[in-house]
Amino acid sequence: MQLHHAIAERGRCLNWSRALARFLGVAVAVALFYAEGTFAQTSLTGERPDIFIDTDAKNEVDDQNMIAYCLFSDLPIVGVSASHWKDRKGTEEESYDELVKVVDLCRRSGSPKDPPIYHGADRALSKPESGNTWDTVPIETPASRAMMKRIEHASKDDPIWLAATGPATNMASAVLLAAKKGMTQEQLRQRVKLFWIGGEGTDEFNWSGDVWAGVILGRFGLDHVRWPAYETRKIKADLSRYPENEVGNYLRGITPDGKALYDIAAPAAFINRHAEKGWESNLRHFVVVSSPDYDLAWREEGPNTMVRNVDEDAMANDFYETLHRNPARIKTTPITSER
Ligand SMILES: [Ca+2]
Repeated sequence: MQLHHAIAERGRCLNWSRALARFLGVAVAVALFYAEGTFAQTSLTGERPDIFIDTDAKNEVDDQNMIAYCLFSDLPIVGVSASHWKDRKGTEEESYDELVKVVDLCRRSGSPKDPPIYHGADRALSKPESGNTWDTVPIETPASRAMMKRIEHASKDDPIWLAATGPATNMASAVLLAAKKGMTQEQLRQRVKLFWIGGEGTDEFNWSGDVWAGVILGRFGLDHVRWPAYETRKIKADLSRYPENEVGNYLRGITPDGKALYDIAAPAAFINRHAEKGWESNLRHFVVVSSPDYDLAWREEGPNTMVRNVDEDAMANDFYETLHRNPARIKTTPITSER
């Protein structure tokens, strides 16, 4: 079944003065948010990133393209996991089977990467009665446990990036599991960073697949980078550019020409940051201000980053170059410039 990203009209049309007005109107919600802590600004660039990719792989063909991009890239992919998708119309099992298939096709086409593959959640998180982020009960799966182990073994100098191209259930569960094992917010902040192809409104496709997970991502107070679908949709497929190998033939067979390749923005974002490509611009720092009924507003400051413009042609070009075994080289020394 092919489903398509429903891009939030509210998110697209949001202007910051209106967001601020809404912010001022939800004093109770603000109190809830700040009761959970305010957060220092930290660098979003740095060392070579260890990346754990979570995907609703069978939802839409941009996920399979994204997986191939990861597998042929120079990025350190330490694990991949499967997710349900919107309102359980798509099952985790379907995503897992597709993930196994595409990783195998990449291997048979010459990818040297063989990341462990994990089953993830088959449902969304439930909002706790208290409405408090840290009261949320995580969904324990092989995926969330593996991510949690990565968090436990990470450090300030060697953090783990959790990156999701579907609902945020698995990575949110991993952060909650680590917290329940006694890790403090400061320890979490040093060890784990979050990347999400997610929107500005809860009716965006990935966000609507697990509304509460998307809300608490912004409340964790961790480095959190969000690329909304209305930007990443500009990256288009070109069927003439896939390689003549097993995975290239598979992707060419399932991908409509000109299809929006939303999710390849996940590896592209890391390549951009660690190969100094300059593909993203107009970055906004924001915090999520959320009332208990999910009415959301955005305020333009905080530890989270929303990317509001991308160089779609450069990203598509790097994607196809990478599939042709010419990946951008990832730097192993820190990039010191602030964005
Ligand atoms: Ca996806």
